[in-house]
Amino acid sequence: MSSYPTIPLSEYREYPIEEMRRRVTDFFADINRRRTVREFSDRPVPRDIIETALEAASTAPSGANLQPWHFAVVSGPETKKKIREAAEAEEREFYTHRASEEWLAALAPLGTDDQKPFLEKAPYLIAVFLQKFGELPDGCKVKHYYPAESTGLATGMLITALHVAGLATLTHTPSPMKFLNEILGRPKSERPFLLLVVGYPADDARVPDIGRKSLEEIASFIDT
Ligand code: IYR
Repeated sequence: MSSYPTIPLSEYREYPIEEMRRRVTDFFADINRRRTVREFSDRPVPRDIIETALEAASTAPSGANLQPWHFAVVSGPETKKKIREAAEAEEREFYTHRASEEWLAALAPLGTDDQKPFLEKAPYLIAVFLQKFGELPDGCKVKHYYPAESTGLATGMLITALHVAGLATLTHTPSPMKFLNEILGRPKSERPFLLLVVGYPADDARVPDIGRKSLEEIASFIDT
């Protein structure tokens, strides 16, 4: 069994406690401004910003470091139109037949429906795919481990990087979204994970007046 050569952990930085406190507090204040946006501007965004955010996302930890993700970045109007049409068809089914009463009731405060104009308006759609298997250059398959956890982590880091850059995102999950494989030419071994809509918010964008759970609600501390 071979193993990787190792290198010193030279990039790690420790901060004095006060600086640590300030850094994490500042980060919380910044990320706490992130809101999911459904109304986008069509103002263009330079592609290199998206590329750097993707490189940040791909630093996420992954099972056995196999990095089981693929990001298909769509900026062309024809492809966006195809995606919108396919997504709206699925969403129509969802809102009229597939969703349970309970699910529709949970969504009601968000005011979502089957119309998805942002899929054509926003400058970028990033389709995130989860790879259950990787493929070696010789065509052999390599099993991936924890692909859903890994892809979720990378997607969270992507959303964070885009927010840090000053962009808004919408995590959109038309269900089912197999149509993305066909439109984007991705292999069957890849499962569409979600569709991230990226751009500037519309000038008059509004968001639901909802909050976040408190620390007491989300965490427990066991000191014994
Ligand atoms: N995919 C649908 C429904 C939807 C589901 C959840 I869970 C949301 O948080 C929001 C919407 C849609 O995008 O409208």
